[in-house]
Amino acid sequence: MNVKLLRILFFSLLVSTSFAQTKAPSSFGPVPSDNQIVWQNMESYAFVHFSLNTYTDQSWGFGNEDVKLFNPEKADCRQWARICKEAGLKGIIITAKHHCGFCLWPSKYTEYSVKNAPWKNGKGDMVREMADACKEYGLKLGIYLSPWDRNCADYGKPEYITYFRNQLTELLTNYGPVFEVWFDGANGGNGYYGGANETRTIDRKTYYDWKNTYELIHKLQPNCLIWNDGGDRGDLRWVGTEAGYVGETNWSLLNATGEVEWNMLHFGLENGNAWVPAEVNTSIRPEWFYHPSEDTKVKTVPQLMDLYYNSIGRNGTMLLNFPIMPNGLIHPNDEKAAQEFGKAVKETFAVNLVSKKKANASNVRGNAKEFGADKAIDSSQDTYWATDDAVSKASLTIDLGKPTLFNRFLAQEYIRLGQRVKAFTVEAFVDGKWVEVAKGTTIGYKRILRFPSVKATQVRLSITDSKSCPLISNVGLYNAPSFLNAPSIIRNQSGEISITTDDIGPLFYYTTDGSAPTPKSKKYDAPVQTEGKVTVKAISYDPGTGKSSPVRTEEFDICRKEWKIVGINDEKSKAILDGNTSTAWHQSREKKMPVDLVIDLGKEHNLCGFRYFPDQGMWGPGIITHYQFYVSADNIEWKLMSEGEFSNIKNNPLWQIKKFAPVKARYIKFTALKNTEENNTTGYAEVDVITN
Ligand code: FUL
Repeated sequence: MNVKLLRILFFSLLVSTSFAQTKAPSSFGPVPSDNQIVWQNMESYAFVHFSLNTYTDQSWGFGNEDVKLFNPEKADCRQWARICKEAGLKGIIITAKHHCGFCLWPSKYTEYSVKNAPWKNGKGDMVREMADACKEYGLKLGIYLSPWDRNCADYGKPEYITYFRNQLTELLTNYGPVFEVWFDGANGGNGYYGGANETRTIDRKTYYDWKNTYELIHKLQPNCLIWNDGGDRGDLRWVGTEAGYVGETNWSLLNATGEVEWNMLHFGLENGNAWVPAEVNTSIRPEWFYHPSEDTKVKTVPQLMDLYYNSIGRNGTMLLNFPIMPNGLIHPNDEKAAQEFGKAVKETFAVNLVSKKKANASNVRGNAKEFGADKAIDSSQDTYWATDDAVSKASLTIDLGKPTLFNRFLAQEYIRLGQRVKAFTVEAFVDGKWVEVAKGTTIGYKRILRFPSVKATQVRLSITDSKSCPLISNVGLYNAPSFLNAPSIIRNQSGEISITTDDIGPLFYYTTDGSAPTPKSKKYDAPVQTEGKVTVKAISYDPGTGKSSPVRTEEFDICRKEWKIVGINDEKSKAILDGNTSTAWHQSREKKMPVDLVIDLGKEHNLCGFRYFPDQGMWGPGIITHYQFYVSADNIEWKLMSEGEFSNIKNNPLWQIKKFAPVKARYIKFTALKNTEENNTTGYAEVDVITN
């Protein structure tokens, strides 16, 4: 045997033994489909909410709103797409039909659509314009089609399912590829229903026959993902809140069948038998549709960054909504916030401090190169550091070469083979010692941890528990710029304004004349007494960096100093008037609905509306959904000024604002008719009036 042959033999033996040792790990538990992988990689995308309610200042239309209201004279889907692109979002889901039933496209199957609106003389098609704009800006298109239709005469009958599928077929056939369909589960029961004006209850589990609808979707758009919180399990899950966060522990798993409790939505199910990842949906303003009263309530960059960390940074995707104004555009305040947010994300993650550094691991699968520690810092999602099968605890150390400042840690699992990690820690090597800087539970597609800046020469990720051998595809280390949060402004019952923040150490500056505060405005040192209506604008300011926070604006109506809650002998009831939205009071559970809350305003005022803020607590908050509001001059004779529903208050428990024709009165009576839990608990965080 010649030397050459010997060499070849030896080499092939080596390759085959190392090959045997380095068999790729098998998948563990449920794994994502290719469509789910593509979707998860999008990370963030937008919603746009636009319908007839945009013109009636409502959150949910009743279904009888006049189509003639729809005339967005400046409508420009390209503006929406440009803003989303600038915010770094990868797609847009448009409310083709919201609960009121009005269609933004000229559906063949109803008259309640753009084809009968004055916009473009009935020749407009907003879904088409959205699809074209998405294409132009390289964004994907998604469709929100509300299953609940308060306009359709057939809603509640079997015929409606055909109608729904016909509409879905139009939308999934005529507008190119659709990446996601969104089927909201909301159903308040009552509606216009072609003039019937009645309550129609359906069995959410059986009425829509989702199985066949899903088949239709798969046939028409094989790459489209299904979001559905109302019926059969879709491809994605809601996270149980519209406030913009998913659980810190977040498994991309659920059971394919059976009831889904709130906990499962929020945290996933560690041992679930289906891959159903989380989508975090929230609005850039408190509500989903445009309301002029929210122009100063647009989320600020620090709030949007929190949203980013609490969604994408917790193994979810981020679905950020933009309400469209009646003129058909996104408001400049929302535009500015979105652009600044896009810039902030880019800046934060511009430099990964571990790239091109050296990584070592306590265990490498078969000691093989292809599963080495460096695969976790090569910025490729297709390669990963893996350990031997029997290992569930392992660490990865990265030598940063020199003292390096950082405050964010990012990790990604190779989810194609399942989600595995149950617990991990992050340590920094500072002054010759390892110090723990952060720890977490699940990782999944992506996990980002925030902690105070630390300067270290090495960083260590230790997987302390894993369902199967951990597979880490990426690790990142960043030094994120800091942002000051806008401060909170509260006015208590006696009219004192307090300005506070959770940030440590900033100064506050404020104005009460409507002008924008700067570090040259009045400095806030102690609570400030105010009387009557007042608009307070405030900033936090860090004299060390010279940086200011975004502006917080609060508009206060008449002072509540002279108000008294009538007939209630419970000191705690003052929580309703203390200006603090995190304190609440509940009426006695003995009281059966309807339950009244009577307030003496101390003297006559010219009223034109009222506001209600529900208890934000998790347990038995007694959130009122149906109400009546009365006024009186003498607490004897009452006049009904407003009645109806607080739409979507269960999922989005915000300030509820109801306006009515101006009336002079000294007493108000807020009557609760029904709550979200259909029991007799009635809770209030705040009740206020709107004066003329
Ligand atoms: C909710 C709906 O009822 C809201 O109006 C909004 O569309 C939101 C995205 O989903 O549950």
